[in-house]
Amino acid sequence: IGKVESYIHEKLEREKLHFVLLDPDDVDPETAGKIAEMSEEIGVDAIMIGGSTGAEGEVLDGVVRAIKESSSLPTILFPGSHGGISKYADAIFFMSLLNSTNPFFITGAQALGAFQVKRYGIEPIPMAYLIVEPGETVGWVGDAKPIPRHKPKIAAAYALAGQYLGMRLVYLEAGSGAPQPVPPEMIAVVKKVIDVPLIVGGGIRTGEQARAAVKAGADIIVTGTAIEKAGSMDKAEEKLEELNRGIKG
Ligand code: 1GP
Repeated sequence: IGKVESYIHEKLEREKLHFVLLDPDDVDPETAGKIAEMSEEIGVDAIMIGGSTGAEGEVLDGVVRAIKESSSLPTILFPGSHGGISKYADAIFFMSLLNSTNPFFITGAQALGAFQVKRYGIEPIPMAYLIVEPGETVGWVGDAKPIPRHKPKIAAAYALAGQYLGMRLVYLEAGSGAPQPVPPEMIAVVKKVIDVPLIVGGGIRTGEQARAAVKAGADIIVTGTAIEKAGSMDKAEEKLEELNRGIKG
C-alpha cells in the first residue's frame, strides 16, 4: 500500500480522523489554500478535493495546487467521474458507487480514468462508496438507488461486499449538504460487520453530530459544506475547531 494509505492506517491506530472536503466548483483557489492552512493548524488529517459538477480541468488543478502550496496535508482526490483527476494530487479515492444503477459509476468511469492515474503516479486507494438517503446531488448524478435510512442491514451488506471485492475503505455518504447525516444506528451496524476503516460524510454540521458518528463507529469523518459555507474565514475557523473537537474528543 502507498504512502497516503499508510499514513491513514498509522494515524487510525491512535485517533479518529477528520478529512475536510473542498469542492473546486464552490471555492476559489485562494480560499481553498486558506482553509487548508487553517485545517492543518487545527489538526485536520487530510484534504479531499472533488465534487459532482464542474470540479474538473483547470478549476480542479488550480485548487489542488493552491492547497499544496499552503499546507503539507495529504491531498486526496474525491472524483465525481474520470474528469475529477488532477496530476497535482497525492492520492485518489479510487471509488466505485456500488449502489448505482448505472455501470458507468461502478466500473466505467474507473476504466476511463485508470491510465491517467497511472501516468501521473497518483496513489489509488480502492474504496466502496455507498449512497444513503437522501443522497443529494451525488445521488441524483450517480444514478444511485439510495439506501433507505431505516435499513442499516442493506448498508452493511453492501459494505461487506465491498470489502470482499477488495476495497480497502468503505464510505457511507448522505450527500453533500444533506439535511441529516447518516444515522448513527446505520454506522454502528456497518462498523460491526466490516474490518476496513469506515468513512462517514454528508450533512455533518456540528461537533455533536461528528461526535455521534464517531461514537457509533465511524473512523474518518468528512466535512465540507459546514466549512465552505461558514460565511467568513473566522467563522470557518470556529467551525473547523468545533468539528475537530467533536471527532478527536
Ligand atoms: C460530501 O460527504 C461529503 O461528499 C461532505 O458532505 O458537504 O455535507 O459536509 P458535506
